[in-house]
Amino acid sequence: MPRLLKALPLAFMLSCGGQKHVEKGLEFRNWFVVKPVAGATGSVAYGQIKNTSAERMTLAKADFNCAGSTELHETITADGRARMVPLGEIGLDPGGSVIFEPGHKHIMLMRLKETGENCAAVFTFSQTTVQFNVPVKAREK
Ligand SMILES: [Cu+2]
Repeated sequence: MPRLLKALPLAFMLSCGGQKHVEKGLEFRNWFVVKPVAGATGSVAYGQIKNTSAERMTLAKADFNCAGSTELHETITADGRARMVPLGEIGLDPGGSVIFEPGHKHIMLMRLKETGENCAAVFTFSQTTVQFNVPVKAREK
C-alpha cells in the first residue's frame, strides 16, 4: 500500500469507503436514513447487517429516534404492482447477512420527527441490542 494512502485521515477513508459499525459480533455497513422531502411524515432506512458471531442472531426491530415508530418491510412486486409487506423477525445464521436496499427490504420510518444530520438507531436482536448513529442523506440510487 502506498505510504500516502496509509496517512489519509480516518474520516476521509470512512466517507469514501462507506461507514461501518462493529459490535457484539454484528457488522453494520453503509446505514443511512433517506433525507425526507419537505413535509414528509415518513422515510426509510437502508444498510446491511452481517452476523460475524458463532451464534444465530434474530433481528426483532430497529428503532430510530427521529421516527415515532418503525417497521421492517419488504417491497414485493406482483402483476406489475409493488406493495410493501411487514417482515417478521429476521434470522441471521453465523456468517449470514441481510441487506436493506431500495426496492427490497427496508426499515420504514413513520411519524417522522425533526431530523438532524443523524438519527440514533437501536437494533434489537433477541440476543442483544446495538446502538449507533445513522447519517441522514439523500438517496443515491
Ligand atoms: Cu415500507
